[in-house]
Amino acid sequence: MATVTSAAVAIPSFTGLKATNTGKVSAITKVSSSTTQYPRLGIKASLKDVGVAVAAAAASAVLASNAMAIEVLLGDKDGQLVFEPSSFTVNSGEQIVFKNNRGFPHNVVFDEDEIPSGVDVSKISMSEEDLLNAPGETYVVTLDTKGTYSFYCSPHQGAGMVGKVTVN
Ligand SMILES: [Cu+2]
Repeated sequence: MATVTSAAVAIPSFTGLKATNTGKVSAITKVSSSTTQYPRLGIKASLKDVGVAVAAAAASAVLASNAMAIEVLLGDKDGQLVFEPSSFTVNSGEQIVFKNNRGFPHNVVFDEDEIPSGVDVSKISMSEEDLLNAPGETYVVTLDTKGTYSFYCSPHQGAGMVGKVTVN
């Protein structure tokens, strides 16, 4: 919250400085009059919008730095035995990071009958017996061949812990 507040305060003062530097008196007048004519509620609302914009910018910065990776949680936040998300799309060559979250042990087994032809299942899949036992433990896979792949968690397949990824 502190970051958002300081950013929201910094933006109007920056605008004011910029107007002063250009030496355009009319610009300064416009800035101050538009600030004062807004009712208090309006200012609050616009500050909120700035906060949202700052948060959105921060989120997209995170996405940009991880552009080549998607994270899939094993077990959702409520402990449900699911992949989260269970259906998603990646680009060819993009890293998929499966991360132990809750309800483990889990694993990630690709179904040899539901992957693109020519793909060697043993190169992308954990074995049925391999398990991720520790919290935060990951299994990372990169899929290069375009198509649809189905996968499951062998201990929890019966409980519906199955997923599908489309590689574009
Ligand atoms: Cu599982």
